[in-house]
Amino acid sequence: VFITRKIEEEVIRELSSKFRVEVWPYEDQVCPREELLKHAADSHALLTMLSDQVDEELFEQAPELEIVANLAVGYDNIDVKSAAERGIIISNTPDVLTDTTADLAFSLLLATARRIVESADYIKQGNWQSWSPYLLAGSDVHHKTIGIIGMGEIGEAVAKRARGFDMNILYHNRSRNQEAEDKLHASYRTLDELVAESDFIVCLTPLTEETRGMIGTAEFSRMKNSAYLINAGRGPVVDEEALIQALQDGEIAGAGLDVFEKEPIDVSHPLLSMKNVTAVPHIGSSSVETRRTMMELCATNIARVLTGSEPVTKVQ
Ligand code: 8YV
Repeated sequence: VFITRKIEEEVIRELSSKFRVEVWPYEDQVCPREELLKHAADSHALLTMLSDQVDEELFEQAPELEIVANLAVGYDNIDVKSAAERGIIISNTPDVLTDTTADLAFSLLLATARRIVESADYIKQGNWQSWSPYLLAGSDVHHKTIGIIGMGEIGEAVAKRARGFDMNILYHNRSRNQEAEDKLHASYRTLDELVAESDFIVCLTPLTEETRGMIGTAEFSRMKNSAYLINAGRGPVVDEEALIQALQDGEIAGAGLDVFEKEPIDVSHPLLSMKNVTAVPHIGSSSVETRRTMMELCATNIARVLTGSEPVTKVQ
């Protein structure tokens, strides 16, 4: 088993009690491509991160590979089709990160609307000289309309949180989600309708060829000038050039972003210098509890596959 990042000691120990385990020993450094390929060559299992490209080239050099357990619910870093052709199992970590990711998406929404980061900077920099009625005035969240793009499990969890804020809930999805309509009172809209009617547009769709660039110039031009875009799904779903333009032209009021077209984003990127942008470094599922549970789930999937059982959470 090769693990492409230093993860929880106990999870490594547990796997090591059954298999020969090697670990790329850094928590904050991507395992270089050559290392990954070298280890893949004699591995039966890989425990990978989103930052690892798992593709045809890798599979070709890994004749014994049986499973790739990705530490994420998303798997756009993996060539799933090519894995299927070779009978390699791909597993992910759905369910266990749903609430944590929804908490972060909703935090971004609140922080952006109420200008929390800007206000925190303001006070820390000693700018608070006097009280004024419009000091750092933001936008209300309660009773507003939220439009959720991607009504899967995380979308539903965001909708639950929105209900606590008495929000009107709209959603757009590949297919209708009857449960969200019945239980969460979410109303289906086409993408055009959703972007035009929402005060907060929350993007949670996975990255596929269909969703790449789904929110672009045309969508921004339909949004209210007072609208906020929140992206906690995948960066390339939003056309970043179009987003920058929309923010500069006042076509929308602000954005809360956990994900970016290119990660890590360059510090000189224009989005990072905009006051009305709240940006965080892809921490959607990053709570101590959830990350540990995700790691355990990856280890369980690996152990099951290597001992001839089905993984608990299989992509295909
Ligand atoms: C990842 C994510 O866990 O699960 C996903 O798809 O985007 C995050 O929760 C994180 O990027 C580490 O791989």
